[in-house]
Amino acid sequence: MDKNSKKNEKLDQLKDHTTDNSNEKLTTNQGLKINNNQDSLKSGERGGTLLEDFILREKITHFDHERIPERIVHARGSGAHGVFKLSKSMEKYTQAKFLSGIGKETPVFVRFSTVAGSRGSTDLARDVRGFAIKFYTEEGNYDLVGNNMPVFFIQDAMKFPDLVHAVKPEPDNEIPQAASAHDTFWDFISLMPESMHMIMWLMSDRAIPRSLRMMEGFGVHSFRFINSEGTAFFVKFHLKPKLGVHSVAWPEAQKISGNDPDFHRRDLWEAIENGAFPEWDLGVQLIPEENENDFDFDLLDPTKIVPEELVPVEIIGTLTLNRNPDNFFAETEQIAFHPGHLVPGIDFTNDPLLQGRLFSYTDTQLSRLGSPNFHEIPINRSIQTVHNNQRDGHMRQQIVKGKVSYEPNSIGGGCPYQAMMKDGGFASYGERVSGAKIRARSESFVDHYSQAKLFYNSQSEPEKRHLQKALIFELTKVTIPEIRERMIGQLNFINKDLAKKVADKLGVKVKILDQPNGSIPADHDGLSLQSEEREPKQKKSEALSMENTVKDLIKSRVIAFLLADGCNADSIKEIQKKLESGGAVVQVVAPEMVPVKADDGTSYTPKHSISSTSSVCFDAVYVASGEKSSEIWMMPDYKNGVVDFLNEAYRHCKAIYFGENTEIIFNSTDIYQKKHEDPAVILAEDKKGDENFIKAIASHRVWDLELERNGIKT
Ligand code: HDD
Repeated sequence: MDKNSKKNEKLDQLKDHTTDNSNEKLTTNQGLKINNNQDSLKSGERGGTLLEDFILREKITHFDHERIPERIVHARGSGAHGVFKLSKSMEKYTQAKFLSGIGKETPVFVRFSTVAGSRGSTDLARDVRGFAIKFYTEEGNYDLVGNNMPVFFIQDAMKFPDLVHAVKPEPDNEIPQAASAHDTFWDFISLMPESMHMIMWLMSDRAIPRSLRMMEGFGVHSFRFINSEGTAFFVKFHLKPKLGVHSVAWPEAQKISGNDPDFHRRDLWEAIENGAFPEWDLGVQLIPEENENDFDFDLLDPTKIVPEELVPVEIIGTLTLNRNPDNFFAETEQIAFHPGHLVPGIDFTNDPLLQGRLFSYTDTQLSRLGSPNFHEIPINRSIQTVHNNQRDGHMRQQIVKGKVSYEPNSIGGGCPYQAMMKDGGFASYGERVSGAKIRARSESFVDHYSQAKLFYNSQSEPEKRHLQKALIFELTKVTIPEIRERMIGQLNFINKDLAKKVADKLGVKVKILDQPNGSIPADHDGLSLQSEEREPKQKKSEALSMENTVKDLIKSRVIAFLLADGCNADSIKEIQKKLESGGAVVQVVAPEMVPVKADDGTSYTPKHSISSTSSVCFDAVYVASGEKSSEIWMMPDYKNGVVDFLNEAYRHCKAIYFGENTEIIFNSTDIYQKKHEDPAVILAEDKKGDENFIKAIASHRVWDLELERNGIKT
């Protein structure tokens, strides 16, 4: 727990519901001490088990009912406790108390997730990541249920079940798990031009983060802030990771999925256990109501961003995760978020996607958690005592005194009574609305390509390359040629070069679609509004490229130290000290899981053996100095392992540092062939080797040299 943090009311509340089994005797659920947990009660040593055995029955019955339905989306997730500390009062814009008063601290629980996969699926799937925050405020729970991408696939909640059915495993054979690379997803997407902006994000490396701690978060929709005078502002929420936004490459993601499917979960857990608390700046883009129509897109359209060049992000506080849950199921699994959990001073807009969400989240908890009393589960409880006349239901826990469960009443003195607004009573924003009841899309929503273009234009060359490759990978898995062709037609509306590059690799001709909705007739009900190709007003936005992110920290980066008997202890100690003082984590990889004896007798306990890990699980590699140790690495049992390890790190643009007398290893790798300048391959003769290694790790990867490192450009 962060020592600088003040009292955390949520953690105090959870203590009352937390059990510690140390030094305790085993009991039944009724508290009866058990004296034999090995054998059931039988009619004689070799006789049948007796129905009377209430201890066996209780144990097995509870076990039989341990599972609950997983979340219909976002089933795979990891969570942590933390605190939000306000650095800038938002009092001018909102009455929300947790956003007013500098230095104010609010306990939070955050859950990150992938969307498509099941609870047990791999962390490194190409997918959107959920980023849901529950603020336990003095005015009740406020939930910000966002993603790591600032836009969404669809504009109206009416299409959500279709989208999810399309991306989930196909219903006949339940294939594929946690992947969008299949027919039904691309069939749907190719017919939904409104998803094109989101598809650019999903095909970018944002969809395969290096760490949950290194991704941005967005509230996606425009929400409203309302101040004490009743003046409203549109607000967009942003979370910017202090460690910067970094990703892995797709071939790595695939390999990590086999090597460590819990890669993100483990990384989050270990960082918090090691005291490297993940942090994000919370920022807001504020737009006065009267400026609503200043943009060439609709603020209510969730497929659009507000470029930061038009409305800068104001940083208002820091979110820090500083404590792992005690129990995954009780906390991370049972937490229930809802975009409709509001506090006074924050309200919705008419974004039709948000409006639909307001129904879905309570509804889904009823089947997932099984009762309308899910708010009483400890992790979901508000730190404010709940007072109302809702009663009973499955698993009710609160004991509410008295005869009265209705309002108005005189028997209970009128209590609990309504709160005036000045006493914190919530009142919805009095937005003026008029219009005929209509089931249609607003024309102001019909521009599906300009921001997709803006995103693509804003990417660096390596980012564009990765995006093209992602599309090629995904569309290669599509088995129906018409879907591929239609998708290429869509890409052609975004960028001709992109469409051509993908088409060439798929052996498809770029077909010009008569109409963006593909094969669906233009006058088909509900699809009559067709987006035309439209250029974005602004050509590029810096914030959209990961190239412009934080690149001067090595905190919590994991460095593989390749050590074998006889390696030089002095140089290891020196670089290890420098790395650890910057917050990096050193992990020893040895030929076997046998302690390594360095030249001065120091013993290093390996965390991995070369055959049990892979360089995709590390940020950088250090090959320790030593002639004898290098010879060991070159023995037939280890040579392939170590050479693959280094070649792969090289291909994935990582920092690699070769110590003295490691030439026989270096000469066996592809790195030996390199003819270009490469700041992230550091050799022993470099006098500033340690410093250059640290600099290269901080800059994450040399993506600019990817073609050279892969022998494509020499
Ligand atoms: Fe959703 C879960 C984020 C649109 C219906 N959603 C869920 C979670 C996140 C999001 C992060 C996981 C929360 C957790 O960790 O427990 N969802 C979003 C974002 C959206 C979005 C950023 C668009 C901007 N969602 C959306 C729509 C609907 C839903 C349009 C339905 C109309 N979402 C759900 C759900 C889930 C859910 C079915 C599944 C589990 C849960 O709610 O608690 O109700």
